[in-house]
Amino acid sequence: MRINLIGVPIYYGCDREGVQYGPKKLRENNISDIFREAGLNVIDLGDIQVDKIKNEDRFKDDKNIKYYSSIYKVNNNLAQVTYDSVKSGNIPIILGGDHSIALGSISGVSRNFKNLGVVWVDAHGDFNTEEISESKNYHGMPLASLAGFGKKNLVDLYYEGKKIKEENIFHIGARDLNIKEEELIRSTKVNLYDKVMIDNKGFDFVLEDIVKKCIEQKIDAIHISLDIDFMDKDLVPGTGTRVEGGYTLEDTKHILDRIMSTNIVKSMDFVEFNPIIDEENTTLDVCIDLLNHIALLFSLEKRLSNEVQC
Ligand code: EXY
Ligand code: MN
Ligand code: MN
Ligand code: MN
Repeated sequence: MRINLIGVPIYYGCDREGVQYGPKKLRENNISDIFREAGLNVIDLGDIQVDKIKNEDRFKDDKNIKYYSSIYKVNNNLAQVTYDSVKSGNIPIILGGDHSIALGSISGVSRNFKNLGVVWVDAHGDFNTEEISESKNYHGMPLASLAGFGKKNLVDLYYEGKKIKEENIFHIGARDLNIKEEELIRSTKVNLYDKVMIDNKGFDFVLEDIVKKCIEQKIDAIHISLDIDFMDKDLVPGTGTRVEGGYTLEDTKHILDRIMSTNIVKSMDFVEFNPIIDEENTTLDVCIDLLNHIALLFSLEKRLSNEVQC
């Protein structure tokens, strides 16, 4: 098992600059060594190429078409790179960049498995379509596109048709849904574990429900899409769409521990880290702590699978 790091320095899915510096900041803080020191082989595949578009060009035409075409191209390329990574038995960890990149990463990974499950950890639904979105920001849309809703050529990105079955989507942490977005997501079979449910029933209830369903539905691989704004805005000020009432670092590790204990987590997104609006590197420290934990979990999985093999 080998970790592939893939940087996607893009911010065109959101309405503020900064997340495009996420991959660089994490590399400057030795993200490769974090995984290596956990005993894992690591190949950093570098960054997906992102066209430079001047901000003033963004709204020259309606619905920021210029940004859209770059998001489409970047995600199409990302899909091929993540597919190649999982096909060769590696574990791609995709570093954002805004959350629109999950469209490409999950499109690529889904091509390699028969019944992929997605655990989406996020304060937001990311289940808008261009039609119902209030902001028209594409980082608020990727999960809807992956489930087959919205702009046809986003749904058909990389290969035709939806990438993930609704019942194979497990969304944890929503606490800021738009009205039409919530209507849409609740009209589907998506498993939505929002703040109300978590605060009433607790994480263990949520996590056991997810693991039970993964087994019942014979899910053969899980992709975790981790948006750091899941955590509380005071803990991670360095993210573009902060929402209060968020969760702790321990809560996030708790989720990762249980989902990765299934031993079928084969890929992961780590998105929405904005180093230029971080305060005293608070968010950077949390990200590094979390990435150390993720590395530990993958190395545990490696040791377990080796034990099973021998
Ligand atoms: N739902 C809002 C919108 O669509 O604009 C906010 C989306 C924020 C998306 C961030 C990545 O999670
Ligand atoms: Mn998100
Ligand atoms: Mn979010
Ligand atoms: Mn527990």
